[in-house]
Amino acid sequence: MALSRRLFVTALAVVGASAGSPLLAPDALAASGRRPSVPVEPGYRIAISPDDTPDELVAKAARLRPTERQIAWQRLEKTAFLHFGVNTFTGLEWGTGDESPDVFQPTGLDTDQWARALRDGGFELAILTVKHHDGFVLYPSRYTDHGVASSSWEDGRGDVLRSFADSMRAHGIKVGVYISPADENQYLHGVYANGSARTTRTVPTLTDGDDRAGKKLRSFELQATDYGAHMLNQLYEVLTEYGPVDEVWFDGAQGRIPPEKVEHYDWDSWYEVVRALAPGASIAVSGPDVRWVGNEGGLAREDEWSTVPVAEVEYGRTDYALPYDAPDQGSRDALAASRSVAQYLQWWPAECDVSIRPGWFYHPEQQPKTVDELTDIYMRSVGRNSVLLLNIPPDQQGRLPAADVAVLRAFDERIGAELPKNLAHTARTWGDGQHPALAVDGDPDTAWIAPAASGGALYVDFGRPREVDRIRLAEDIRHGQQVEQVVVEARTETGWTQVAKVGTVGASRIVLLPSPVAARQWRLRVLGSRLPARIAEFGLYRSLS
Ligand code: FUL
Repeated sequence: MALSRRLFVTALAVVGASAGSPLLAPDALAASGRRPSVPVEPGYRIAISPDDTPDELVAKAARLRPTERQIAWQRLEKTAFLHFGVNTFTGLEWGTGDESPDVFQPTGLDTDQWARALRDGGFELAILTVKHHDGFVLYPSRYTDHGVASSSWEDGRGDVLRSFADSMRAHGIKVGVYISPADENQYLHGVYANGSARTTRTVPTLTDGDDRAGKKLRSFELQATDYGAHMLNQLYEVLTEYGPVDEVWFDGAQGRIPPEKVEHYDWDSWYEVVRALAPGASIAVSGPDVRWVGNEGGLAREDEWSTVPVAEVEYGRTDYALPYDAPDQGSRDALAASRSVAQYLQWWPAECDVSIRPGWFYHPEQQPKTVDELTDIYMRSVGRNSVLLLNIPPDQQGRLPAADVAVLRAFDERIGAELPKNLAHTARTWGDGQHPALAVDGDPDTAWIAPAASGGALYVDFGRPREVDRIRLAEDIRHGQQVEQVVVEARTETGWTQVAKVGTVGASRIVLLPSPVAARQWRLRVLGSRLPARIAEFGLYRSLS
């Protein structure tokens, strides 16, 4: 994501106050001589203060909980991206906004073929570039001439979004939309970055001859610039005419406009319309629900936190308190370092976007990544508490290239072979704390609960030695992200031997052992956690690959 002209926050604010029990033990407070700390209810966002001690910050981070929407999103694990538009035909990655709509000429658009390929590749949600930075829209919009309705393709009657949404749903895949805030075409029309004031706008704004005139419409009165209103009207069309949408993707780029020009995006109004019209949709990545991981290589940090310090910037946009690509977004040190610039701690999980090919759009001379490369990306994204967003660009025919389709299917099979079945599922379990068996029952909503913070051991006995070369751990994130360090040990002839040591776990942590380890008994020990760990999966696997 191009983050040029990102707004960095320089100052702080806000202490939240609500009823509840104190965060710190009274003794600790007395010793510190400070005011009683702010009682904090669990929530998806918690206000912090520059006065918070490092321990108070950690206690607040431990109380962050994902929303239902965020939980549903996280469980998708891997999602698909489809970059398709005028760039597919011009060979550009960023269009100019003045390309002729006639360049858009797919010779055999087949969105069912996309859907089959994605379903066979194991995807449950796909996001289409309904509008990229050039402003060309893939559906017939009432608000622009730069789109399929102005193209000679299908005599202007084509609607890629309709076809995409229908095909995805018919194949059990959820629909997501990428609607670029940057819009070169609207810039050329004097709308984007025209310096207009934020005033109250009625959305939808009916156009001359609008087919919706006289109908009972849900309407909104919102603050927006001229361009902000244009975005609102397009969001309204997309979110009311194409069925349920499960992810709305906004990037943060401003496009290639002169440096003295800037469009201050009306995030608050855009979010309000998305929440009202698509209540199930996660808003990524310039959005409150999902955070861009900070690179376009699909790679998460080894220790990736979903509980991170944030600042709320212009018009309600959630922004990083620390640099977006900081190597550490959520450890104790990171929380302390962010204190002077963060306003809140927030459940803001990472999404790792990457293209299967070098470009986001299709270019005939480029080749897809190999299954090995994608598997490595999977292990370093899904295996590190993140969701993978993999782009597969349709070609000039309007089909996913055969080579990419083959790789997608092989990639899905490969992941199945990497993690074929949890050997611990049928093993005997015991441990301290509560419900050891629930860490191996395969249900992400049940968990072993460690007896105390930074403690607890969970044992597995296979009844005979078995080889393990992959470990998958998961926290029950409905109760937040708590684990800071765990070890996995195997009982060998010389006693308990450490096999793996990791920091964060979160929704999913996958460890690849350099070579298989054979042992009958295995255990997980929690060395560091903010609250007692709740482990939904203690997975021990022998890969088939
Ligand atoms: C970025 C865009 O500038 C790229 O073209 C691409 O769409 C990527 C996913 O997001 O911000």
